[in-house]
Amino acid sequence: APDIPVADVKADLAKFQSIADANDGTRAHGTAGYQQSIDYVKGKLDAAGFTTKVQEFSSGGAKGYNLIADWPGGDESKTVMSGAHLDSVPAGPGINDNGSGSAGILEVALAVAKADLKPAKHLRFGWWGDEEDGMIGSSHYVDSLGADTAKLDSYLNFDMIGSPNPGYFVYDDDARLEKVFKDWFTTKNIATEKETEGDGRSDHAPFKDAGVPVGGLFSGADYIKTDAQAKAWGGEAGKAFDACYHESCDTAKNIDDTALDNHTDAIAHAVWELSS
Ligand code: DTR
Ligand code: CA
Ligand code: ZN
Ligand code: ZN
Ligand code: ZN
Repeated sequence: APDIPVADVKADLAKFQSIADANDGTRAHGTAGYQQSIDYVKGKLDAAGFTTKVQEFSSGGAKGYNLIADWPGGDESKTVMSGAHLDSVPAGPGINDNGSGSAGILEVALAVAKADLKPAKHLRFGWWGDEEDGMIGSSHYVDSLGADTAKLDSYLNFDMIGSPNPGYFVYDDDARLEKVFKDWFTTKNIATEKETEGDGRSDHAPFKDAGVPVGGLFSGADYIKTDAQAKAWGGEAGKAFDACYHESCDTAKNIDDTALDNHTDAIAHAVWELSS
């Protein structure tokens, strides 16, 4: 898989920040900031040759939107899907939670197009609406698939991958998917831990409940980094992985570039490997 330039991911985060700045400081479900985030991601994918679709749903009296992007080709009965929620909390711009995951998979998708990848399995990417109210958008999408969930070989979830005091947590829900990520981090001499904090709390949950193998990565939220973790990963023991989680300070400054870079490159590796 190609190395994803972290500068490209950071440019997307800067765009999400400017969208929030122009819209009352938020990109939450039901706001103009969310709509403009969808428009930005969709525009880049359309220009790169993806087949995109905006899926509407209702939540809390407002319209919500999922963005689904398919890379033409590959065996659709074995679809490898990557996803990230694009909405923030109302309190802030949501750059780490979850601009980071949204930008990470966007740049991996654009790298697929740049390489004109011809994978054996079909590639799909999803940006979810209204995760913050309880995985509303991703649940709507899974419901809309019905029996077609059987065509999903795997669903990879990326929700917070650039935490300023970062950790490296790998979803432990499916051994095959967990191994793909763990092996990549091992080649980079980066220790990883099993992700357990997020079980049932992000967009992989509806897919897992539907029997789809799920995996993913997480760099930490409001839990506190231990001495042992600081020894392994750097950063500050006794401090939260992301002290601005769900706060207005979750801005473009609330990102560790190395963590964002490592996670995005790990995503590229997994997408290339799992679709080959
Ligand atoms: N990002 C949080 C959900 C969340 C909290 N802990 C984890 C761990 C792994 C994945 C997701 C999460 C939110 O959107 O509220
Ligand atoms: Ca990189
Ligand atoms: Zn999140
Ligand atoms: Zn959140
Ligand atoms: Zn888990």
